[in-house]
Amino acid sequence: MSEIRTPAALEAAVRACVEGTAVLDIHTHIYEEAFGPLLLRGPEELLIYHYLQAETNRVIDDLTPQALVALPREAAARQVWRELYEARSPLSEAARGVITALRRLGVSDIRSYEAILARFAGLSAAEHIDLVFRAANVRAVIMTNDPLNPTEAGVWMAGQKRDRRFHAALRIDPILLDWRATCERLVAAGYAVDRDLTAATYPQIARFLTDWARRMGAVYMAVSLPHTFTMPEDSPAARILTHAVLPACRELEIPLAMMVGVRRRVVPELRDGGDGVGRADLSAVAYLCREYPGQKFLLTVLSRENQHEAVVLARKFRNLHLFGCWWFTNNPSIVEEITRERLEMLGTSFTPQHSDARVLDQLAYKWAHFRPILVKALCEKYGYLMDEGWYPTEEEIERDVRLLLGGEFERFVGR
Ligand code: FIX
Ligand code: ZN
Repeated sequence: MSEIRTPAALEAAVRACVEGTAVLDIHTHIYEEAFGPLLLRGPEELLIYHYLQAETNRVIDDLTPQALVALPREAAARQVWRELYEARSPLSEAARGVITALRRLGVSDIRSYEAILARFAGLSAAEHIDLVFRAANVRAVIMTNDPLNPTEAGVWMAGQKRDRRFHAALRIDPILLDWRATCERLVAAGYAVDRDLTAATYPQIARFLTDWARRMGAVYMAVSLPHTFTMPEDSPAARILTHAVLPACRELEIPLAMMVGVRRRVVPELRDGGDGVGRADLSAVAYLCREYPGQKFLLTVLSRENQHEAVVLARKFRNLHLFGCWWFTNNPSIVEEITRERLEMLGTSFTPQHSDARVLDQLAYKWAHFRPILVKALCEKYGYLMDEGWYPTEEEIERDVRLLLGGEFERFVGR
């Protein structure tokens, strides 16, 4: 239990600890091997990530956005490489991320497209997963699971899920946000629900959710919400949330994750790359935390302008756990700001980052880019303590970092 007394020793200890602690990644869109084609992996998938499609769309004029996103994978990946890596330097966070991922996964000639493809040729899914988890130092991930996706449902129904590093989260966006279109699909699955949300429909929706959450062993239920999300109000979403989703979460004793602030399909032709951001009114979150003190909520917000308010809310409610720098906030300058802000008001009682990886290989860059930011923020905070004669030990730093990289989340959800 030796105390750390100098800035240099502090830097070395914090860096070793942050690099050496295996992370629990609490929100991703990747899948384990059993889900077959749903597991996206490899350099072409990295290049056609919707972040990079949006950036490519800005610098071309020979293809419409529709034509760009409709290109077959190989042509689309080459197009992105040409435009963002050959015609200009990959300075953006997403473009840089591909370089980091490829290098961390063993590509030596990073300027050669053929060498990049060759590095991954013949790698089995199992080998690829092991390689990426090792390179990213990730111990487990939480997936985003949609029971209304037939490919996915088939895997769950057949009991094929095996890999203990992959946990489930039950995603409920279509039920909550597009009930009229989703209703028929629940009917087809054998649930006696009604498009007009009759009183008898709510317990049936709740049964659908509890059946699927149990089948998946879901750690939480999740929804991404528009910036216009309001509670309380008399809308289908608010009624389904109140009368079906929250009762189901209560029965299962699992949190509801709310990802607030997306403005879907600002440019619909770009599909996922065409989504945007809006400033939300977080009094809806405050209302839920206050009215449902026995219910746990996870929260991440998309707008930079909502971050401070979200931290203040998390200070008030012990049933609210703040996580991640989501999507448009996952840029080093903003991550640093948000992480320092959260440490300053929440100590270690939050989860500073998730990867949101859609492609397996992205785990390698998202965590490689985050770790140095966490090191810097922690050194600043421990440094302030050292200035006043409070010297941390390595064991204390390890404990704190474990909390931040998954431990506090596990405590919060009770796993
Ligand atoms: O809703 C979500 O979970 C978002 O993270 C995604 O839909 C989004 O497209 C994304 O990939 C952000 O990183
Ligand atoms: Zn996501």
